[in-house]
Amino acid sequence: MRITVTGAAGQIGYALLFRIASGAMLGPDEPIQLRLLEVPQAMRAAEGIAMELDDCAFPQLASIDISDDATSAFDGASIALLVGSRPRTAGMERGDLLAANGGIFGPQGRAINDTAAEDIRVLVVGNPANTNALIAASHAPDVPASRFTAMTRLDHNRALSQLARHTGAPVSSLTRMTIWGNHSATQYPDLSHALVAGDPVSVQQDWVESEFIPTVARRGAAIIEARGSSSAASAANAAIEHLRDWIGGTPDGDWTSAGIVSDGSYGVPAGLVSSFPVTSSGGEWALVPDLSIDAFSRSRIDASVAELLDERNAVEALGLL
Ligand code: NAX
Repeated sequence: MRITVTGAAGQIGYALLFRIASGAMLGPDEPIQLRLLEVPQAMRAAEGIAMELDDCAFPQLASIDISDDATSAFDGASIALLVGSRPRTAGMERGDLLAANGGIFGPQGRAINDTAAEDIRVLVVGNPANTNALIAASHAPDVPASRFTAMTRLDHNRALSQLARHTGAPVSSLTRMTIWGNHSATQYPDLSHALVAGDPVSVQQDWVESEFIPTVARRGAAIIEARGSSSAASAANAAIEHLRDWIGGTPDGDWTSAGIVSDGSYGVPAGLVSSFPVTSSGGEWALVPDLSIDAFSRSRIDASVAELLDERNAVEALGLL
């Protein structure tokens, strides 16, 4: 299985590559060919990571190639983890951020279209993840749009962890958590269908609104404040779990969250890459259908979807789609 990781020399890359190579994503029996894509100035650092990967002598790791050229990096890839992106720097306008990322994810989408394997599956981690996935997908007309996804699994896991902490129930007893919308502060972590040991969650709405939702939505900022840099190991873990479940399937009776291309369900305009409750079987994500959406959930989903629409309009206006 050929796996391409962009932004390989970054901090998520450093936490991700060793776990992929150890078999945490695809199991212990799948030989892995790693392709690392970096910008030219980070090639040396990527070489250092490749040396460390060598030094682990992972039995599954068949080869490592490093490139600063997207066309060769995605050649024959069955999995692409698009981690490298242009971060927002002080004083940067949103339009500049979207344009800079369009310059990365457009060409990468095109390279995936032209060179990746037929079974390519793409996870976009680099922010703004949902809209970067939309841009990449729009440049890959020959790849089914369902193969492009954006990562909201970290938000999902953060929500599980906060609920476990509040209720005292172990994470292993929690199911049917949902993240809706954008991977941003407008995301909606939804407890209305979640179960604790098979029973509906019983918590105060006040806690949901004033503690749970803001804590999950702002967890990334809290990590930066405490650690001095953004989430890396937890983001890498979420990426591993997203791909593991996509390929291997979600457990019966449970679901997870992923940014997928909307088919218009739940009032999310078709074509937007939005987080939904999803199951996977046979290597395909499927939306969890027919969930009841109460008025509070509706307003939260609509707010996040409005932000996704704004981002789509902005990148459309910039000619990036
Ligand atoms: P780093 O700045 O440590 O690493 C990014 C790496 O990407 C750098 O090595 C850089 O050289 C490389 N890069 C930049 N442009 C590239 C290109 N065109 N091709 C290949 N490589 C390129 O960032 P890191 O902490 O690893 O985070 C990476 C991205 O993940 C950021 O956009 C970050 O915002 C995003 N995150 C997304 C999360 C999610 O849940 N979806 C959570 C964690 C994280 O914040």
